[in-house]
Order: sequence, then structure tokens, then C-alpha cells
Amino acid sequence: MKRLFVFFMLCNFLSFADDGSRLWLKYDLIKSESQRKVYSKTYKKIVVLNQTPGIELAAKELQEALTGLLGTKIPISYESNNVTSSKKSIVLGLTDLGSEEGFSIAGDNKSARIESKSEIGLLYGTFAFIRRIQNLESTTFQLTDSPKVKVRMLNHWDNADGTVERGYAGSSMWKWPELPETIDPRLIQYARANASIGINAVSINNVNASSRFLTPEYLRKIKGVADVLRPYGIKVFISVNFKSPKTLGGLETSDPLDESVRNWWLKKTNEIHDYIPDFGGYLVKANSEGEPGPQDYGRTHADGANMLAAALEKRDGIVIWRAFVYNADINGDRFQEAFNQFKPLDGSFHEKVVVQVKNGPIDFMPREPFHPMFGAFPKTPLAMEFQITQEYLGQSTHLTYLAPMFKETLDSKIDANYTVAEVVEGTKDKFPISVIAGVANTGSDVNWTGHPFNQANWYAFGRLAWDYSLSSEQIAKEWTNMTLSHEPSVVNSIVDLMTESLPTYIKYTYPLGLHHMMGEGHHYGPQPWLEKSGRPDWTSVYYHRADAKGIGFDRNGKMSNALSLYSKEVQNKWNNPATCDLNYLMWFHHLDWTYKLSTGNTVWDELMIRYFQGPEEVKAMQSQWEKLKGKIDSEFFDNVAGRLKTQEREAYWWRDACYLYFKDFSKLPLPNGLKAPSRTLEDVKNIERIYHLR
Ligand code: GCV
Repeated sequence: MKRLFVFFMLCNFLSFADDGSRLWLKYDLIKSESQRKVYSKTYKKIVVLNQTPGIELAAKELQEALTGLLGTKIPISYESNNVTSSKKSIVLGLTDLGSEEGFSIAGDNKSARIESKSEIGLLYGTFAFIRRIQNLESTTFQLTDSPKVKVRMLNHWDNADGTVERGYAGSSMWKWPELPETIDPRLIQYARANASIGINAVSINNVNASSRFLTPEYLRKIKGVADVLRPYGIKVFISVNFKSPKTLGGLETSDPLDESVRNWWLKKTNEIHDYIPDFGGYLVKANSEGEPGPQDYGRTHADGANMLAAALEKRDGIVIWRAFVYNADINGDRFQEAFNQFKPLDGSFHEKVVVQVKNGPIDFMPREPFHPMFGAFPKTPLAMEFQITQEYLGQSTHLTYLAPMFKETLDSKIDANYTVAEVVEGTKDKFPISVIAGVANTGSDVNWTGHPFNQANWYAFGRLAWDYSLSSEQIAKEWTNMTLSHEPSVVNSIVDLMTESLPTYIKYTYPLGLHHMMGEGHHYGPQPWLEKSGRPDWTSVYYHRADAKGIGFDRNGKMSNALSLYSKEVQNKWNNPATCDLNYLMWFHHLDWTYKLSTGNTVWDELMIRYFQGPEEVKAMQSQWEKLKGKIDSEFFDNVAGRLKTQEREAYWWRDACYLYFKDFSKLPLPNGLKAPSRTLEDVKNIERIYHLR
């Protein structure tokens, strides 16, 4: 037995290639012996004061973590509440103080004590404690923490046939054919990972929803997943197809004001609770991109949402109703659609309804100004919807760390007093419900997320959903320490790469606030020339509006009035092209190619400088990455090195496509020192065409 243990320790030391499946919960032996000693001297046993299944789960997680990190098996002992001596122990116990999901930890060089009012709070406290050790932090500290937002949720866009809409990490993790009889052990890993960052809700299926998920056959399967997630404090939501009463229930209509329809939803809701007693509620995409909804019956979004809320009246669950709606109007501005449709409904939603709004007004572009609905709905709780999966952000081949983007939106000021985060949290308008959601980037890939660095985006989303005041750098540092290395120079280099990755990506794709110029349908790579699609607002020319004079979408009165949807303070920040944040310039202004910017360059020159800098920065990222060879896990290293090569090729693809296309409008030369590519516009158009071949 002893020999086996030594072998295990040796493997740990030699650090075998890692397939990434353990995410940030690696628990590999801490390399520095002196550092290990600090912890092993202090923590010799785990003392559990209240023996409940939830606390046992936390104690076992702690034991597994310490065994791996310190290389010694720490025993768990169960003691009564009146234990007096807790020397050399980590004590886990319930207390009457604090909030439901919060916890406190006090530690010194003799012991540590993790306390919470609830079992789940103790699990969160335990993961926070483990995180401290994974980050080699001091044993002496006091920490009291609780989540700022109540529902911290992943939205899976997983389909009943096992595909994932906008998924870039394999197929669905939910193996529908096998469920519920066979439970994939990966589901437990998934639950642990989520609990470790405080995620407490999961919507299980695509918002472009199939009614299949409401059949008894599928409810049994969803129950199978819910049962695995429950001990980790995670509630399950279902995305519903609004037409289900008709398609599934055989009713004549799905009109939300029809009594038979209302009864159908009530009965269905009761049936769901028979399978999943702690059902989280419904997530709904209605009257958007072809999905059915209340407007099909001349009713409003509030009528639809309130009907579902009424069905949940006697339950804990809530209705999350998405505001991602827009009409095909060539003369309109998609930017304003959701605002205009929902604004008259402010104050008419049932108290169990939260309206979920994407971070920006268009559609998860790499950089969007915050959605103007935040701050303009004092009578409706608004949920934040981020996209963790990188539909428009390099999918699984570009290294793009998203925490800075999440932060940019959350930290945006809606007026002189409040930030977007405070609106979502409910501090501004005092709502009892608050929700923050991220469209998940997980799939069946061994490492869960395709690009190994995309794990960091899942991690960052969870950490910010728990506490939006954390900095992107701190989160990147934590994740790197837990996933890749403790060596300060290595950590600094990786954090630096992560921090610079989004600005670099934006340079070669959407500089100066350009948006929505990606390939049609697949949304991969550039297609700024796209001028005909199923709808005008699915084209690129609708957004960049390039012409012989200039480029950009004037939303300051000339092309639309969208800027007027914001508070006076925000309007004043963005309404003048001379002072508008350059990152948002083309979102609000159409400027002459020769317009002089605050940088001293003309619009054309500045755009080109950025487009040409982008790929060079990717090359610099590659050199920086090469220096890490041998210093981090080899499988992780090789995987990223390969993807960086693809990223470089595709950064040039973006650059060349945008330069070659826009130059025919501006008719201007490249700024000094920049060399035109040898390929033609037709060459780059051909690359995109491949994606439409059958
Ligand atoms: C689930 C974008 C995506 C769609 C997605 C939609 C939404 O349009 O391309 O795949 O559909 O957003 O958020 O509903």
C-alpha cells in the first residue's frame, strides 16, 4: 500500500501530461516542499461538527484536495458541537449567522474554521479554502463572503439530438439516450466545477427549444441530471417552446390568455415538480428568430411570461424571459428593438419574472456598449446574459480571455450613480430576484471546452457572477495557479497573455467599434462584404455602412436615435466623435475616412494600423508561449501552441479581408510602413465560401 502511495506521489511530481479533464480542480502535489510543510504542519485532520450529507460532501472534497496538494491523507473525524480543542484541524460547522449561501473562514497557524448557515454555504466555503491553498496563500486570514447575485446560471444551448448550438467543444454533455439509467461520472465533475465557483443554476437545453424536453420521457432524463446536480446546490431550469400546448398538448392554441392553455402549463408545471421538486423554472426565447411566442396571438411578452409565472405561483421557481428580440426592418436599427418592445411593459411583469438581457444591444459582439435596457427599467428585474461560448470570439481556435469583456459591461456606469452590475444585482431598484447567466462553452471534449484556455472563461464567469468586483487579473492569476503553475514568472507571463488577448483579437476583427462583419450563418471568420441575407440585419453592410465618404453607424440622430436610449451622462460621453471612447466609435458615429482622431491619425489610418497590428501581436503571443515550453504541462502546451498557429493564420485572414474590402471604398493608401498583402479580395472571399459548401 505504502509503495503504491510513493508511486502515486512520484507520478504527481513528474507531472504526467494532463488531458485537462480536471479543470482547475487539479489538486496536484504542491511542488515546493517548504510550502507543503506550512500547510501539513497546520492541518492534520478535518473535523466535521454536523454530520449531514452536504457537509460530508464538503469534507470529502477537502480531504481529496489536501491529499493531492500535500501528499498526505488527512483523516476526517466527526465530533459533537461542543468540541473544545480544534488544534491542527480544519473545522467545518454550521452556524446561525450570515446569509444562506455565504460563509466565513478564520485561520491561523494552528487551525482553520469554515462556517456557514447552510450546507451549500459550507461547500462554497470549502472550495474557497481549497482555492487559497491552490494559490499558496497564508494560513492566517479571516474571510467572510457571500454572493452578490442570487441566481448564477449557465445556459446550455444543447439540443435533444446531442448537438450544441454554437458549441465548439464536441457534442452535448447530456447523453440523452443513456439517461437516466446511466449517469456519466463526468456529470459529477461538472457539478463540482460549478460549485467550486458558485454557479447554482443550469438551464439544460437550447433556448431554440424543442417541446421534447417537456415529455415524460425527457423529464425522467432531466430528473437524472437534476439528481446529480442537487447535492452541489445547482437547480435545473428548462427552456421551453412556447407552442408546446399545441404541439405537445394537442390544444387548438397556445394563446397565453386562453384558459385551457393556462391549465395546460399549470398541469405541466406540477408534473415537472413530481420529477424535480426543486425545479428552478423556465427560460424562454419567444418571438425571436422564428421561435413562437405570445405575439403570435396578438399578446405581449408580459402576457406570455406572466402566464408561466402563474403556473409557478405556488412554487419556488421563476420565469426568465429573454429580451433578445428584433424585427426585420431595413430602416430600423436592431440596436433599439428590444428596448422599444419591452419598455412599454416595464411594471407589468409578474413578480416571478426576470427579463434576461444580453450584455450588449446586438448579439454578443466582441465589444458592445452595454445594453441600454440596463438602467431604463426601474420596475422590472433584469438579468444579465453573457456568452461564454465564443460564437464571435474565435470559437475554439483563438485565445481570448473574456473576463475583461464581462467586466467592461458590469462596470459600465448607467448614469452618475449606478453601474450595470448594480442594476443586475438589484441594489438600484431593490428587487428580491437577481440573475446572471452565461451561455455555456462546455461539451463532450475531454477538456470540456475545446481550447484549453476557454476553461478560464467558464471559471471567470462563475467568479464574477459570485463577485463582480473581482479584477480580471486576479481571476486570471487564480486560474493559472490552480491549472498551470505556481512559478511566478510563468504565472505572470500567462496572466499577461490572457489580459492582452481580447484587445489583440479586437484589433484584427472589429477595431474602433466595428461590429457584425462575420461569416454568414457559421459566424466564423470575416465577411464584411455580406450584403444579402435572410434579413437585412443579418448582413454586414447594414452595420458598418462603409461608403466612399466614410464608415460607421451614426446612432446619434442621422442613421438612428439609439444613443438617446441611454441616460444623459452616457449620451454626453459618447455623442461627440472627438471625445467618444475609440472602442465604441463606429457604434455611434459615421465618420469620414479622413476624419482626424484623438490619436492624431485619420479614421482610415487608425483602422489599418490596428488591423495590421493584430496579427503581429498574435505572433508575439506565439513567441511568448514558446518560452513556456517545459515549464507547464506538455499536453496543454502543445494544444495551445497548435491553436495559436491557426489563430495567426486567421488573424491575417481577417486583416486581409477587411483591408482589401474597405480600401475599395476609401481609395486611400496604407499608412507608411504597412505592406499590402499579396492575395486579392477574391482570394479571401473564397476562404469564406468554403464554409457554405455541402
Ligand atoms: C440560440 C444568436 C445566435 C443563435 C442564438 C441566438 C440567441 O443569434 O447566432 O444561435 O440562438 O443568438 O441568443 O437566441
